[in-house]
Amino acid sequence: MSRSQITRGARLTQADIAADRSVDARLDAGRPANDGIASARKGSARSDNDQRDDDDCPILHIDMDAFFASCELRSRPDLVGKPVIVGGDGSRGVVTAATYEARRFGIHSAMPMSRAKRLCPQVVVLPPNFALYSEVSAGVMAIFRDVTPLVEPLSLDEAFLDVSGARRRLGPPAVIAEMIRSRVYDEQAITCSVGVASTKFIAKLASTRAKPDGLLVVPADRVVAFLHPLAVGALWGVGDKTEEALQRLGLATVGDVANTPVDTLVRALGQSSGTHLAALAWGRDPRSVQVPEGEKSVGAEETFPRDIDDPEVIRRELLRLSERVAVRLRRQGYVGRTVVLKVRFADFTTITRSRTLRSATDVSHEIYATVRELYEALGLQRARLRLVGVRAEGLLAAADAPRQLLLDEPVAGWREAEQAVDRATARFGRGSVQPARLIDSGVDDGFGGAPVAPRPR
Ligand code: TTP
Ligand code: MG
Ligand code: MG
Repeated sequence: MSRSQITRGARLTQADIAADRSVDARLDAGRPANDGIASARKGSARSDNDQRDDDDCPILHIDMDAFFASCELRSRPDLVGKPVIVGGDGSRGVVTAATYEARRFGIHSAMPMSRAKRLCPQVVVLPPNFALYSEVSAGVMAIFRDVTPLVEPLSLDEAFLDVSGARRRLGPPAVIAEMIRSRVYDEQAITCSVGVASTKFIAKLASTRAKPDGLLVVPADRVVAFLHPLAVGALWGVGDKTEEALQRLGLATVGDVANTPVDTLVRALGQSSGTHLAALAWGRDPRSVQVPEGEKSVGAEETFPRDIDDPEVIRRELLRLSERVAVRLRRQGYVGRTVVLKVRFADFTTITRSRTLRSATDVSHEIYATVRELYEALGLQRARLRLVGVRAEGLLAAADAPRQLLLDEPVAGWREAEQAVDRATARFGRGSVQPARLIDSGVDDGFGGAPVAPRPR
């Protein structure tokens, strides 16, 4: 079966996901038979009592397939399905990325290019274009952050997500994972693989197993069955030296390590490595998804089609962006303590101004009031602006924020009103209810006279 057939045949449509259809079939298709997981899922209790076996699996590990090469194939459809390498083509060049078709010839990352060409003389070699990969990466990460602010990027093409807070809005983790796979494919035209598990360690192993273009859920009660047959190299932190030490003890699989007394492991590897491996071998991994410092925020920004100097248009844009930020905060179950205004001038100089609120908010009215004060304080007169942005930082889970703070003056009533708008929007679509100021006023807003509000995000 060619890769494109796998891609097409495997992916669920949005309608399937919405109706939660055929996820189980897809999960089984995404993994090799005989690994102890597929049969476990078929026998799951879901149809009996509506329990899902991904209920205890809020951690997703997502990794793009053959990332650099897949980015290149977007503009080279003639090469889809062929062995393709991205890398330096000089005498000392090495393979940076290889399509799965190239991998069938034994080609892999870090291999000298000369050897790759010997293995597959017809292989097509493309030079790297890092600007392109950064751009696709930003698009993919934006999809992740649309699902949850709890995103821990590991490299350009992969991240951990904790989707605990997104379940009420988007459904069980496996459905969220399929939705992300569809969005990455629809919006960025590349495929990715997702592991869904109760810990980061297992989620990462699961995404690797699901590759390419697959999804694998490892329910908590299947972790040991999934993990123990794997070679010891699967354990995080096991490099060549540790592997040799384990081999000297006669330990080849993760199960062998799990069934060795911790004292023995500690004697061979030292206190910290010994106890660490003993825990991992039973699938115990306490690490939570870590959002990089400064990235835990929800923001929206807009580059004007041409530079704008009319304060009235800018205020209107700030109101709209405040709305967008508030809606995303509420959808994701967060409130923000700090409101940030970003302004980029026509000459690309960019400044930000921020204010920390007395109480955290997810109310657009309050975000706008703050951002508007920050904007007026700049005293810009008629400076020409290229972009404005609004961001909420210092996020707290709304459920953890003291309730009376949310109802604190002058917000009382606004939150409920905006929640009603959320419900109307969910039913009737975006733009069905909006502040009167966002309805086209005939002011030139730089968007060619089109009404401002109904533009899709
Ligand atoms: P990976 O995710 O490791 O690999 P991949 O996306 O090419 O393939 P897979 O389907 O197995 O995930 O790395 C992501 C990109 O990072 C890869 O496309 C090229 C780049 N990269 C390097 O620059 N140097 C390296 O040594 C490796 C492994 C990858
Ligand atoms: Mg990858
Ligand atoms: Mg990667």
